[in-house]
Amino acid sequence: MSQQTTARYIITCLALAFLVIPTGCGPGQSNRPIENPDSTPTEQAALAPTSQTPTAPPTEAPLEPGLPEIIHETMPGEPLYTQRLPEECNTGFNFNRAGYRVRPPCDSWGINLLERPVSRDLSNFYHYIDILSARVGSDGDWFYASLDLFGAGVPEDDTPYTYFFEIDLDQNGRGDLLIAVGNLSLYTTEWSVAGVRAWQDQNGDVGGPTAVRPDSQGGDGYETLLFDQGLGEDPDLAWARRSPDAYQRVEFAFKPSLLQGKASFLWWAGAQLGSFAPGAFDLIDSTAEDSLYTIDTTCGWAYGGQSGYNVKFCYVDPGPTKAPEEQGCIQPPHPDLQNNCWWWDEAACQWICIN
Ligand SMILES: [Ca+2]
Ligand SMILES: [Ca+2]
Ligand SMILES: [Ca+2]
Ligand SMILES: [Ca+2]
Repeated sequence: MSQQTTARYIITCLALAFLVIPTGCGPGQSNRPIENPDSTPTEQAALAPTSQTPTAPPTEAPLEPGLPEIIHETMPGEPLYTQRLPEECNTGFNFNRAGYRVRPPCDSWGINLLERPVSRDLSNFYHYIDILSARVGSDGDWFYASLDLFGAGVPEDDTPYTYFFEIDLDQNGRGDLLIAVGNLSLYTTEWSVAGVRAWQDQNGDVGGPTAVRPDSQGGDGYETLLFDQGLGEDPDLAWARRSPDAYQRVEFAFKPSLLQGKASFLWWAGAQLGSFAPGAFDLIDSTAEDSLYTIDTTCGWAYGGQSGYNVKFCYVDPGPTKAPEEQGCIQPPHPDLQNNCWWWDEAACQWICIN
């Protein structure tokens, strides 16, 4: 770390300590659970376009020595969000309760809905991959997508971690595009292409023989890398950052050109600790149910108009500008439509399987 960077780091830590914002500053940097800070701006504020001072698009360092530096022509502004998923399962809230297990309806392997921000032996909870909600919107020039995590943090060791969005252009439950950011620093609050990549599934085998459902065989997943940290046809295609207002909010921006002329799509989000394998999607097709852990994924929702229905959809309509529920019961997706053992217990706010 250079002297200048160190000074900036210390100043940032002191400033954040003064503001009593949980941070990963200092020794013993957390991957322990931290309180979920309510530093989220109001929905109203988040939805309002913010005037911004024009800044020159940045130039970013080359990926590797010898490669050209990345010269940008445009860059995203303040995100505009118009859709928010109903509240995701909060494992950070449930983890310390007696008898915690990974189970439906939060975790429904049969419909590609994973709520596993925990180690395989359930002994560790990773707050920085526990998704609590996700949003999407567009200002016409850019699409924006964000996910809110239980807490801000990064692994204590060099274990890689990834935040991602999948986009299903024809809404058939099979993702067609994958946008991901790897190892996003805790202090990256300026838009950057570092660690950002976008892939496409050109041969349509994401999802395997049966879309959304687990199959024991997959294909080559997202096999085509379209954008690699500024390399590709458009050096400005996709960006990521942490929200300057809340470090546990990871934000993406991408150009409408990524959507290949489509104005509507189905989308969902994910967070994974450990190696990330675009070629292995859908992960429920390529991985055994009892070995895929340290991952959280959301249900899906349609942007710009729904075409057809599939079980990937969230059970609750988020509505175009619906404010998040405070404490009420939000019914998650049906755990398994093929199994009629499930019934909804309104009082307990959970799906129950009676055999
Ligand atoms: Ca979650
Ligand atoms: Ca598709
Ligand atoms: Ca499948
Ligand atoms: Ca493929």
